[in-house]
Amino acid sequence: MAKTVTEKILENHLVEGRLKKGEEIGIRIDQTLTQDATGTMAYLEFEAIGIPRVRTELSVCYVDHNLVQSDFKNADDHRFLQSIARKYGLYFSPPGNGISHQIHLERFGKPGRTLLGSDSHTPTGGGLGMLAIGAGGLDVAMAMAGRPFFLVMPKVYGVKLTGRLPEWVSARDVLLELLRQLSVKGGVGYVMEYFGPGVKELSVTDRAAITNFGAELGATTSVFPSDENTKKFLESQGRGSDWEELTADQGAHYDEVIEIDMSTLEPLIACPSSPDNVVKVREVAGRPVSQVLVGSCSNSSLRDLMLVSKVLDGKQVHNDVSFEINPGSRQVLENLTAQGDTLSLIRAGARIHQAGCLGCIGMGQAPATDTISLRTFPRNFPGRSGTKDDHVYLCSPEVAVASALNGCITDPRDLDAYPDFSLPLKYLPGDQRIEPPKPEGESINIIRGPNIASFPEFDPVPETWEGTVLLKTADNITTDHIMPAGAQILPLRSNIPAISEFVFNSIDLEFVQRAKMAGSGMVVGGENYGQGSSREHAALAPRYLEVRVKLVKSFARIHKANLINFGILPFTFTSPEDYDMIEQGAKVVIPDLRKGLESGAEVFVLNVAGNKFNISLDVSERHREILLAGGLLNWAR
Ligand code: MIC
Ligand code: SF4
Repeated sequence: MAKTVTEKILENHLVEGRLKKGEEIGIRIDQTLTQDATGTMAYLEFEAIGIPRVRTELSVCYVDHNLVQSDFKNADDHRFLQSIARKYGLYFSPPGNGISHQIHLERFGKPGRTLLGSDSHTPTGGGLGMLAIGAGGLDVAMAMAGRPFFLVMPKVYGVKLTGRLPEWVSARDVLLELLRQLSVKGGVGYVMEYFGPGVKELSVTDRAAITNFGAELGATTSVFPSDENTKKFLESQGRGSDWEELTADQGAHYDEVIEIDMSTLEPLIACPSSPDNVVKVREVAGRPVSQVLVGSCSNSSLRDLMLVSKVLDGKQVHNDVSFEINPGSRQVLENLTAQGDTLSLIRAGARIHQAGCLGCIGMGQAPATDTISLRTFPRNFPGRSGTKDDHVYLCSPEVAVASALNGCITDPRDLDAYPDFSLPLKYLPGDQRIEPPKPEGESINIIRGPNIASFPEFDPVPETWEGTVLLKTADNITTDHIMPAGAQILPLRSNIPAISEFVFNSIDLEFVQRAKMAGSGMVVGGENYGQGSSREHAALAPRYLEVRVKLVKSFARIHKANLINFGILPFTFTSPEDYDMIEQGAKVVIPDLRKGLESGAEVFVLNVAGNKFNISLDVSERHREILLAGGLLNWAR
């Protein structure tokens, strides 16, 4: 039977279940990556599993998020992570080296392999023809221990690319167009697989910009075939031998197909405050901007910074704009500099930062009150920038640089001629600081600073659950709402008691107090609950506050998996209208919860102050056991 790229990789890695859409499967994971903000917890969990060394082909521990060292906490975490990498046989990429996804693409990714990363933008690796999936830290810890990764066998959404991108329109616009058409939940349950004659028009860095930003569609992951362009990229990275060809068979079946004729696209932009709030740039052109940021894991490759540098050559950015560059990696910065392209950025007035996530996760770079910030980042959820009521727009590097020059949102097609440039045939590797795994048997001490608290213990599910509705939320709640990040909170990622004080902080300052008073609690939500990041802290910290049940219209994939991992019951409304029947503050009971879980019940009764209605639990047999045990670690033990 003719197969898609997705099916080929899944088939090669299947260890449990069968490849039937909608059923749970277990796959072997070849490579893992962690970043520091999710990594500290992932390694505490890995330690709790009790394996002497990672059991993957390759695992990398990156430090890229927590780079603002305003006290000891981040630096302590960095040292902890380095000692963990040394002890357990991982590569270690220290702060300043760059963002996990960009470096992984450059130095480690391989076509046809599986990659599991504790970050939702792990699908960046799909640009190389990998099946690269974002997950919670505990799932990554399990994969490092050699256990399979479990997921619902996804459907495949074929994205047929035709035509060729016009000048001033780039890969980012392809995904903005998909977000415009499909929305932030359009990809839920799917792998987005790219095919068609337009694929060969895109370089690996273009493709990676697409698969990275594809996380915002809610998709399980996104993948491109591995072809001659992939080979060329790997050769330019000195890794030609890592190449293998991988394409879909003639006649392969896609569950859905959407066609994008790239030659008809024009510059697009996502308006505040959701990545799918997309319009044509010319519809919002002329709005004054105070800040323009180029970088993040999404559009920070050498291609993007070269384009910006060439456009700025001999020019100055507008005096009212803070124009900032966050390079994706040391490699990008090194090559840019070797070619002489850093100079025009400096002369144009750019503020060049170290390679890392920085303002993308609110670690600095917060915009001024009531002003527009234009970013090439993947996310503009409300308040994520660190400024309350922010106005963050997402766009391509082309739109960013044009707007920085003019001081207002600008369609780059209004600039002079498109600059002529080409990517190097051989990149300088820029990986001299990446520490390879230490040989087995060396005695290494784990360095634990005072910020690292031990992992909390959780009890199993009670016979009958009683609690209070602590909060009722709307559709599209992000994990940034549930467990905010930013310069104040992110440094607490390795300390659950401390970070739990900030749960739902951005939407309800009294939530934590109420949760503590209530004993046991439930949170009610709408569609696509928990979209966005993979941070398991959005499950772990509420669980620490005794939130035991979530009842929503639908869940985002990674968040649902994280809830199960930490023993929070992920219920959905059997009839979505019942959402209106339940109010914040109500006392609620789920009778015979334990019995229902044990017997495989899919529908439970919820008692709300005398009224009863049905709620549904769509989980696998394995999930039921995990929930009964109170979480994955309890279950694994
Ligand atoms: C993000 O972009 O939201 C993050 C910060 O990279 C998260 C991970 C985290 O919260 O640590 C993600 O995308 O998973
Ligand atoms: Fe870092 Fe932003 Fe990418 Fe998340 S989306 S990995 S915070 S650069």
